Amino acid sequence: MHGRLITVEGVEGVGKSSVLPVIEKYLAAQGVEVLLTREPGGTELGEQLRDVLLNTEQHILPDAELLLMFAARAQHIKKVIRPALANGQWVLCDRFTDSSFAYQGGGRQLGFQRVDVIAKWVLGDLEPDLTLLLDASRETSLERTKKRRQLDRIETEGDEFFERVRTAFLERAQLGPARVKVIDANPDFDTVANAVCLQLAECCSRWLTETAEP
Ligand code: Z5A
Repeated sequence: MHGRLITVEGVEGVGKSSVLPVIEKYLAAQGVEVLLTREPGGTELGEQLRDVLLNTEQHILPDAELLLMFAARAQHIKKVIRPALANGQWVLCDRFTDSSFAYQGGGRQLGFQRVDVIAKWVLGDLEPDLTLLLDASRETSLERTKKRRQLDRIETEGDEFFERVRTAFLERAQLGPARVKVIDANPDFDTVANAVCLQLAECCSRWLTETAEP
């Protein structure tokens, strides 16, 4: 039996980290323990690359940023994600390849085509089974990030960058509506958490039945 890959995406501060425990809890109640991981990161090398990508004071060129994201991802897929899926485990990943399409393809204006070339190389036939895209207005996500610590290198970008990122995420959803489910993340937390659980119920019930079958 093959596991499932669920990814959570969206612009910074939209509430991804906050809904991860909700997803874990929902699936645990259905008898599924998930492996929680994140990108960039998820392996020792990936976490080191994350540090470079987010915390360096150097200017990283868009192409270099894209390649570093995929270097971390290549390691993550080979060392963590594929082995877990092959073992029948469900993987819950905080950001994945759609973030590269949105941030590097959209935000950095490298375009989807260039990201797609490297995505095909690194992912092969791997694709998330379900992607929950949390979508909120720039005002909402900005308001939420204000509550936080220091901003990382990418978070210091301006409104136009984040509008391009958001638009690119929504384009990804339009290109793959069966996989990418858009959740309105503007309302209060309980409302968003309920919408996430409804989406999980709709998408995962068939997989859960398959998992339960002898
Ligand atoms: N990146 C990239 O460029 N290319 C790639 O391929 C990949 C990533 C994989 C790291 O991501 C950066 O890497 C990211 C994209 C780039 N940079 N940016 N910008 P990250 O996931 O580690 O960082 P992040 O997106 O900034 O995530 P975050 O800071 O953890 O935000 P979040 O998880 O979406 O939000 P949150 O922490 O759950 O919530 C923020 C606050 O709002 C918090 O106080 C919550 O309590 C509150 N909150 C959450 N939901 C609600 C609702 N519904 N109502 C009210 N308040 C709420």
